Amino acid sequence: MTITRYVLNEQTKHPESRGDFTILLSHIVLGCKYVCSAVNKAGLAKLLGLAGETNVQGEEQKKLDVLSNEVFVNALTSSGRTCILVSEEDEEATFVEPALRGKYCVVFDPLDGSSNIDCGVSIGTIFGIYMVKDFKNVTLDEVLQPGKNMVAAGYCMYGSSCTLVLSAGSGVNGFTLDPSLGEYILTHPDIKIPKKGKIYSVNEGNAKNWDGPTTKFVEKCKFPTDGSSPKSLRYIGSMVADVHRTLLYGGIFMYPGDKKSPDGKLRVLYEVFPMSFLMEQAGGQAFTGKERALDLIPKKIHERSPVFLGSYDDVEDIKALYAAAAKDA
Ligand code: P6P
Repeated sequence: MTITRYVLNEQTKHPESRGDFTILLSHIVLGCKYVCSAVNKAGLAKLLGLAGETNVQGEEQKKLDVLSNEVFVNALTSSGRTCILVSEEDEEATFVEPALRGKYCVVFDPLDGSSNIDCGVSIGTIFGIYMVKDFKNVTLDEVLQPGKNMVAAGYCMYGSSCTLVLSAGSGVNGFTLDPSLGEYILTHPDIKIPKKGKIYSVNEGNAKNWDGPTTKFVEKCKFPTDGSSPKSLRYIGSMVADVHRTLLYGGIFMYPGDKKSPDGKLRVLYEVFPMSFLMEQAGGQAFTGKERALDLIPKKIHERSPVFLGSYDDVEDIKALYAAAAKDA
């Protein structure tokens, strides 16, 4: 079962669909294949390091994230199915020229975790898709929507294999690129995250700035008082890799707000929302410290938010600690 056949099967469930989503997705898949190839040969093709260096042919090197951004902007624009693009790499949103406009808005981080490229840690592309509401009068409001309005979300992880994880609102499926075929094959059908996990994932280096509930939660992970075993700490520092492990093995991934950065580090539109969408579709949940992550309404396209996502029961535990703190406040 290739991703193309899978999406076409899904399309038959929506007779009214004209195949626009299928075409859009095929362009996202093309972008992922291109970036996967570029990441895999980065070391050999000297794509690593800063932009501005020149390669043996004297061509200016593009940093992988700059290259990835160009690939996705070109692929999404040329699909003829998008009208607004928001990229982590671009300060402003891209409004597609009217002649090429379609009914979808795509928010994406073309190469998240790119600071890890030089040491070979898994990195990835993260994307979320909104359906435009007012096609005749397209404004930025189309992407300043709560994550629950997304029609699809996913990520592609470039690691030991190239794995694309996707949800269009009816469950989560994982596809692995078969380089010999150049096709993504369904390898993880109907992913469900374990209800409770044995792993917590957070940058403990920020512990001195954490608030009470996060501090208490991590304390309980390390020194459980209910007789259960301590959780293991796993933190890769590349969101796609940490979230992929959480999705498959269970547990909780956290990037809390703290005294130094009250909104945390991760961006709402193209990191928090897509990963929260996937977690809910897989039976988990995602929380900001104040509310359900997908209920958040962003005011700016590069806005940040704290996020706690993963196994349903583990997120419930930290929600209880924040609720207790709010009551005592
Ligand atoms: P820290 C990578 O730079 C990234 O944006 C995410 O992929 C990752 O989860 C986070 O930052 C890691 O941040 O502060 O722990 O190094």
